[in-house]
This record gives sequence, C-alpha cells and structure tokens, in this order.
Amino acid sequence: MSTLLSSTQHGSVILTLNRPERANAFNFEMTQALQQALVDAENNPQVGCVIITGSGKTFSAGQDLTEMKQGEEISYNEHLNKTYNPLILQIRNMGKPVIAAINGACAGAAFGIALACDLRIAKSTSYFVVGFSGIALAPDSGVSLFLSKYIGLGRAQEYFYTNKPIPAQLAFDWGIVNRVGGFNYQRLVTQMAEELARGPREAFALGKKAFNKAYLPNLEEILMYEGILQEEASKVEEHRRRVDAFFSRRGKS
Ligand code: T3D
Repeated sequence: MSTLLSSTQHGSVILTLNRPERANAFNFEMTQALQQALVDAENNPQVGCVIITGSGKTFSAGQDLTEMKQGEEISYNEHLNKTYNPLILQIRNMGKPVIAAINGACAGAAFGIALACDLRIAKSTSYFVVGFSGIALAPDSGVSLFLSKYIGLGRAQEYFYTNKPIPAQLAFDWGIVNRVGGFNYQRLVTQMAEELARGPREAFALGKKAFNKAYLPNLEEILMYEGILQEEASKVEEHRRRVDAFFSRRGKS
C-alpha cells in the first residue's frame, strides 16, 4: 500500500498521508513521496490548489520514531536537511495555495508542515501537539518560527515546554486555524479548495511571494539553525531514553 495517496477533485489535488497503523508518522518513503507529489502539483496546469490531509483518525504524528530507534548513527541535522526542511520550503515556495485539512491529531514535524501551509481547516475533534519536548528534542520543521508568529512567543514556548494539546477550537481562537468544522468539516475543505483553485492563479503566486518576504524572510536560516540545535539534542541520553519509553509504554520495547 502506498504511503501517500493522491487524487484530484475540481482543480485540486488531495494528498493523503497513508500510514494509519502508525498514526501517519513520516518515514523516509512518505516524505520523499510528498516532496515528489508537490513537484508534480506545481508543474500540473490542471491543479490550482493542493490539500494535505491524513487517512484514518490522525493527521500525522510527525517523525516515525521507529526510524529514530533503529538509526543509532543517524545525523538529525542531515536528516532534517533531506526531509522536512526542503518540504517546508517547497510548500512556502510553490506558487499555489496549500491547505492542511486537519482530520485528527497533528504532532511534531507534521505540526510544522501544517503551519507552513497557507491555510488550515480543522475537524472539531482534532488537536495539535508541539511534540518535540516529549522525546527531549528542540522544535524543528519551522515550528519555532511559525508557532511563535501565530500565537506569540509566550504561548509558543509554554506549549513547547508543557507539550499540552491545543484543541481545534482554541487553535481557531488563536488564529492557527482558519476554519473549524464538525459534520460540515469535509464541505468546508472542499468549498475552500474549489474557490482557491479558481484563482486568479498568477496573482495568488505573486501574493504568496509577497507574504513570504514580508512575514518569513529568514525561514531558510531558521530551518538550518533548528537542524543544528536538533543534532545537539539528539546526542543527549535523555532523548534516547524517552524514545525507548514511548515504545515500552506501548509494549514495543
Ligand atoms: O532528524 C529528525 O528528523 C528529527 C525530527 C523530528 C521531528 C518530530 O516529528 S519529533 C516528534 C515525533 N512525534 C511524537 O513524538 C508524537 C508521538 N505520538 C503521539 O504523541 C500520539 O500518537 C499522537 C498525539 C500523535 C496521537 O495520535 P493518535 O491518538 O491518533 O494515535 P495513537 O493511538 O497514539 O497511535 C497509533 C499508533 O501509532 C500506535 O501504535 P500501536 O500502539 O497502536 O501499535 C503508536 O505507537 C503509533 N505511533 C504514534 N506516533 C508514532 C507512532 N509510531 C511511530 N512514530 C510515531 N511518531
């Protein structure tokens, strides 16, 4: 079964993260598939809008921790520079609107990906978790920048330190999320995507560049810096201990 499903609907491409048995956590294969799908969407003139969502009950749990458990020798900085950093830049640099359709829990690097999208539409039962501190890591995937921009430095740090969930309604009140839907969630996503897919395409692409320059001029630099800090965090014993604890709590030591 493919780790990323792709379908088209009224000028939009829907990219569905598809590892529901692992809470749609990103392994290397899924990250590469998403990178390629975004290139294809950018190059396809039939596509005016991209939707990223998750299959089953989760949006995504972020990085697949089993890859971290196996890869004792992995350099987190190198890994970030091959995976989430280019992905985040791709989302921001593509000349088409990208909607994150948040169908369930969204944690860690997946939170960064969702925050990098142009809009977020959330199911009322969904929630966000910064996630990193739970396994003794620093924020990456642009979370340090995006989250503090959306909710302010004090709140962003609080939710990083405490790892408390941010429920969809609170995320809406704080401006992280553009729309929250209950029974009408799917319709909100479809209507918004259809509207954005109609364009005006060239103006949308230029407008996105303007917002990037105005609001995120140092995004690339921050992503690189987060990678350097994450490398340091990954070498601290507490990180390995917490990853092991995550799996032993679930009976998978
Ligand atoms: O170098 C680098 O790239 C470093 C970068 C790191 C970036 C990161 O993303 S670090 C943060 C990693 N993510 C987490 O720490 C979050 C861990 N997961 C959770 O906290 C929870 O699962 C959720 C808040 C996401 C809740 O999701 P939910 O309730 O929809 O699912 P669940 O029931 O918790 O999990 C379902 C299964 O997925 C479960 O397996 P089981 O017990 O049914 O066999 C669980 O173990 C598994 N799972 C959940 N998260 C992960 C995972 N497996 C691998 N990796 C995960 N991250």
